[in-house]
Amino acid sequence: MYNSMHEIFDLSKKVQEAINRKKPIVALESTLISHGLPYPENIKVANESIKAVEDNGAIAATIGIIKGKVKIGLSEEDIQILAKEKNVQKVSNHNINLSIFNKENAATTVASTISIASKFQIRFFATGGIGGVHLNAENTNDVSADLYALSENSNFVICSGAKSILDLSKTNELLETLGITRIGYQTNYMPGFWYEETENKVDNKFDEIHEISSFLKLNENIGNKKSILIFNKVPLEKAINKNDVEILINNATIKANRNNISGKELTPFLIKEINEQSKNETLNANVSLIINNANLAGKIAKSFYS
Ligand code: PSU
Ligand code: MN
Repeated sequence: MYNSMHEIFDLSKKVQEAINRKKPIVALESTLISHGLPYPENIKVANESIKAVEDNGAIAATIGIIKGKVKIGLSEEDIQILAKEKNVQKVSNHNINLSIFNKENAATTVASTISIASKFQIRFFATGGIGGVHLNAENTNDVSADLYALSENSNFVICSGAKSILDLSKTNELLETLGITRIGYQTNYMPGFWYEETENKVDNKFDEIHEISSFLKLNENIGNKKSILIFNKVPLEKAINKNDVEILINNATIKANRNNISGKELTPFLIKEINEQSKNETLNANVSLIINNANLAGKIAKSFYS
């Protein structure tokens, strides 16, 4: 018979050993490598995120699909493939099965990455910004599967909120509706990804790593089956002014509409367009916040397991 679990999933030695020894592991996604960042910044971010996690005493497990194999712990060579090849699919939970079936190279989003990580009891996950409710969703119904995956899996997700290109108030409301707790690390407000903060209040602010890890343990003990979001602001020196970001988003959205860009193409299109228009100011913010989140995730994971 085709496709036993063993044929489909491929854990790196390092990740397998970390699972066996109950060491702290932080999962990382690959869509930001293939579709969120340009080459060569994408390679730099992928490698530095792994380093940031591991410098803090945890093991990094970057997840992606190489020729139909779901790899948990991508090698340097795999990362090169996902960063450089032109035909890498973007897979969420609705189409990951097809990339496996068709033996494609594919990058996993937040939704598919945490769903895979959960199968192997990997709880921690770090990214830049999660997906959410798109602007104009009242007409398009474009709401990222990330939000539903967060409510179907119990992961601890370190991020800088949801991407600035989204309707962040609606995203925040839906997170609440879906039962996802929003924690601020040294902030009272949900971050705005490229900019420091939105007007949306978090459920609780924590200033110390050990407070966050004991709160996460409590969630484990009470059997909370939903994910917890831990928000970390973009580093101040790379943060962009909120008004400037809004102008960039407006222009990029008009261009996306004019070009009939929708569905899974929309997020990568807007990010690329805004990076160009901002002369890479948004790209620099994006790079810096992702590595910063991996660093915090490594610290919290390490504290959680010690
Ligand atoms: N964070 C980034 N850049 C990205 C993404 C996250 O800094 O490109 C990706 C994530 O993989 C997220 C996806 O799951 O964008 C959301 O896509 P969509 O809106 O199509 O669900
Ligand atoms: Mn979408």
